[in-house]
Amino acid sequence: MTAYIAFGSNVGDSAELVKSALKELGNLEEITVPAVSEFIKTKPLGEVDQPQFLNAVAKVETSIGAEKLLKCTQQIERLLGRERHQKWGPRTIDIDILLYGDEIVDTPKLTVPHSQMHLRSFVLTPMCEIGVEVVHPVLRQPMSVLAKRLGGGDFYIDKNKPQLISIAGIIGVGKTTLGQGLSKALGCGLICEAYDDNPYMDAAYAGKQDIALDWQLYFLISRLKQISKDHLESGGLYISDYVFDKEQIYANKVLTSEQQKVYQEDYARVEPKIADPVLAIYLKDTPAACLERIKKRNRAYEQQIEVGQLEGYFDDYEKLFAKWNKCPAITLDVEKFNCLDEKDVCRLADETRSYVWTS
Ligand code: A4P
Ligand code: MG
Repeated sequence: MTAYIAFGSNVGDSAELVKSALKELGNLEEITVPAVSEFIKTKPLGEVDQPQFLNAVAKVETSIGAEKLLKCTQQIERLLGRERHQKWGPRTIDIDILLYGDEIVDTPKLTVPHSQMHLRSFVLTPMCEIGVEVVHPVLRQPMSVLAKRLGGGDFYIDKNKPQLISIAGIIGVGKTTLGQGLSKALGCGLICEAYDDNPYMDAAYAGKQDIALDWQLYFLISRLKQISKDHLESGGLYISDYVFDKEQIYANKVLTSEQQKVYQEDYARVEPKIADPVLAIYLKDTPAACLERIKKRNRAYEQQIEVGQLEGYFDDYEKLFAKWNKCPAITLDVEKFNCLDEKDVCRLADETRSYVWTS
């Protein structure tokens, strides 16, 4: 069986400790270690104030079962002076089993795949070095995809936050359709962008520059009513068919520099009150295909939209998600994902359960 094992250390001579752990592992009769990643320095994840970590991942070939492998790794932890005082506290060496073939184990002593691996770049970055194509047996995605979702960040599931899943993407891509399907599959509420209530919609789309500020401020206040930290319960599961960060994309496009001055002052007051999503879903399709959908749904004010405008928004969303690091972000290409196909949506719902807290 091929297994992958993670090492972390932030007390003592961490490089020596990881090397010793690898040597001890390789010395066991039933285990060989054909590949080891680089050792990387990482910022500690968790609230505890502690030194930076050294992390690495090794591939092992073994004839022993997963439970016995855990006994071996725990024995090596003890040998190298590991003491358990504080959850997520400093440690000489922590050895976690990430994967054991494609087995799924869920016993009181052992959870494989490791329950947090898909949330941690300090695991997935070294994992990608030695097993980039290995598929996570629960999420059914290769390590390269899981790593990309994190944008280099490390995350943990915090049930004290509102569990807000925000769907992002340009006009006409299918955010609301996906939101409806996903909220049904997950059994939670859907928060829809209040464009129908916005009294400035027709005039703004008709190009009346003098009302552009009112138009954008109306949206800003509506976000506050919908997704502020005061309005969402901690632990409650919600889906929004927009991501708050789009406000800046639109403001930059539609406001004059004079209007921007007023807008940005209000934005700065609103932004800290908004709940960050715990998971973003970035839905992508070509601007031309989105324009087709816009024509079909035939909302009067949208009919003047041109493909060039959509291309501009598309580029802005691409830039936003190229540097996104607020939370994990799942990117979906509409070419390979059909928002109207229940199977696709249910599979996505299953995946999202690994990124959010559900009671
Ligand atoms: N256990 C269940 N599944 C597994 C598994 N797949 N591999 C059980 C290993 N052990 C598993 O582990 C607690 C119990 O988990 C064990 O008794 C075992 O039966 P532990 O090592 O005694 O306790 P711990 O260290 O508090 O928990 P854990 O889960 O190992 O800690 P984490 O979650 O790994 O977090 N930041 C950076 N940058 N790098 C790090 O390496 N590590 C942690 C520790 C926090 N922050 C970090 C790092
Ligand atoms: Mg451990």
